[in-house]
Amino acid sequence: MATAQEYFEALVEGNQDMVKTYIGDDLNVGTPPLKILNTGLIPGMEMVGQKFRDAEIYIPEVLMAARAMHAGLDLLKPKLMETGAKPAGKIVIGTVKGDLHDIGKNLVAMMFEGLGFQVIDMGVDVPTEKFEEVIKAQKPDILALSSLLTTTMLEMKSTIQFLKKRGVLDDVKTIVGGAPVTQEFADEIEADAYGKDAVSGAEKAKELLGIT
Ligand code: B1M
Repeated sequence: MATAQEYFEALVEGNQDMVKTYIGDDLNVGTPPLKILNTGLIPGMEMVGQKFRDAEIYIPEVLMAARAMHAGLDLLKPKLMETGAKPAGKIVIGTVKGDLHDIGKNLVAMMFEGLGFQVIDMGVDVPTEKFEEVIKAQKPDILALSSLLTTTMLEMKSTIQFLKKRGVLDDVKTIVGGAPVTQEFADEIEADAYGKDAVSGAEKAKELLGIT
């Protein structure tokens, strides 16, 4: 089986073909898909995250790695489903109403998927009522909100307040992030967690659900 280091090297180069080749070869020799995910792809992506935190690589590399990881996940997902592997949890993510920025949000969503979460991406400019509708229907473990504008940060606050008042978040944890968002702001609006970047956001999601 390809090692986590080999997966990391393919991911950090954004080498989708190499990631797919590793997965294909691993599957061909009978490696269980969950093992490929947990001991290859995910640790490889965590190494990418570590390099990003250490400022050894930057957003373009993380984006390329995330895309390569996505390509790998697309190959692995049907096999995982066949084995009945359970996702780590379900996350509904969206950029709040009035905000059209989605590059960071997409990156966070990809990291969530890379760490084994099922992600329902609601896109951008999502009104509170739409979040309510989808949360009620999908019963996620986590609601993840992104905002890139100082004005739409306030929309985050009203979204969380509204959903809490309606009892929609009784069994749902919240995580917020985006360039203008801070830990202090997350505390102020009573979000359960704050993600500074895609990597720490995904790690916070794991912590929220008690996954080590
Ligand atoms: Co806009 N824009 N933009 N923009 N834009 C910013 C954000 C801005 C800082 C530029 C500036 O003035 N210097 C500024 C905001 C100022 C402010 O409010 N403080 C700004 C503005 C003003 C605007 C418009 C109002 C401009 C106008 O029309 N006059 C307008 C608003 C439109 C709207 O949303 N209603 C606008 C429009 C746009 C484009 C459409 C042109 C485009 C968006 C394209 C797209 O997303 N599809 C755009 C872009 C690209 C930017 C900049 C240049 C880049 C944003 C980006 O993608 N960064 C940005 C300036 C900048 O940041 N340098 C800017 C890369 C991305 C990977 O980072 O999104 O921060 P980021 O995500 C990070 C973290 O924040 C975090 O993880 C990610 C990865 O590490 N993160 C989370 C994000 N969400 C998270 C959620 C989490 C956890 C972590 O948990 C749930």
